Amino acid sequence: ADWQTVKSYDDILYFKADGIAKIVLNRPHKRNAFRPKTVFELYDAFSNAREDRRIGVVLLTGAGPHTDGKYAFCSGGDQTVRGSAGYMDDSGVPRLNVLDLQRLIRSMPKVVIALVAGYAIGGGQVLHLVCDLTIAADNAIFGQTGPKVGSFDGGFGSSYLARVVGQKKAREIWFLCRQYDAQQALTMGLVNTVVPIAQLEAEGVQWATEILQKSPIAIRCLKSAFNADCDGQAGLQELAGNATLLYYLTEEGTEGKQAFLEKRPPNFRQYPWLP
Ligand code: 2NE
Repeated sequence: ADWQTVKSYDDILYFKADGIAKIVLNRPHKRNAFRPKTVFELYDAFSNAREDRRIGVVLLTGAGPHTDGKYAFCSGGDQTVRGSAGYMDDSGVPRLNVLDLQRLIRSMPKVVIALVAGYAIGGGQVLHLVCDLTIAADNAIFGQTGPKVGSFDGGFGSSYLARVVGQKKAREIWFLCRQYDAQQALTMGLVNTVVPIAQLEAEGVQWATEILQKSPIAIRCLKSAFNADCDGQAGLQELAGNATLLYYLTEEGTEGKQAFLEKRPPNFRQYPWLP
């Protein structure tokens, strides 16, 4: 793909090419751990991709390898800025703003694909989990550390994980804090496919290209339908928002607004009560 830089950030890289956005965590010296600033930048880039009508798919990945030759997707919250009430930003405010990012990735009506090379650990494992699809390189390693490092993600990180891999496996992942390789992740349904590392980005672009041939509204409604099954009233709100969008696009929906603007009674009698 012919990647064009969209905007300069400190902790991430952001590119676009022909319908696809690529967002790259760029702190390889910390295995791409995120601090509050990293998350603000990710939120900004994802918001930009959401607003761009030409973008249908976002690839989320990590920069690497680091100078020691090791790869990482993301190793979760940066433990060096963890204060007594969250991860500290430059002004000393403690935050857990990655939860906002998780919701944006899940609810935005574009397909988000995680490309995982190396470690996806802690909050980094949750980040790939909330993406719609995950393509793993053969060197990918997944795992949780919360109970080891004094943290946990009781939101999507546990309840949605259990939807994806089942209750027993999800409890094992969190209670034992083991690491799982790419093949194990594939077997438990945590990732969609495993490819050689040299092929990771090309595979992501190939999946994105296939998705971009499909109907945007169909994909949009499907994503909100999959979410609605897990996300309670917020999930129903997303799905219903799409029903409203489709209604606005009909002549029948437009008639109500038109009648109001023309100060006349609406003529809904011209539309059928379909069986
Ligand atoms: C990722 C892992 C397993 C990699 O191990 P290894 O042996 O390949 O690398 P190493 O030497 O541990 O890490 C390389 C450098 O990256 C830093 C390390 O401190 C080290 O720095 P130097 O010693 O070279 O200066 N680094 C790695 N991960 C970091 C992190 N998360 N924060 C700050 N610096 C980090 C291994 O590094 C590892 O286990 N990392 C920690 C994983 C972890 O526990 N993450 C936090 C979980 S909690 C969380 O993410 C969270 C949550 O639970 C709820 C809400 C939001 C977030």
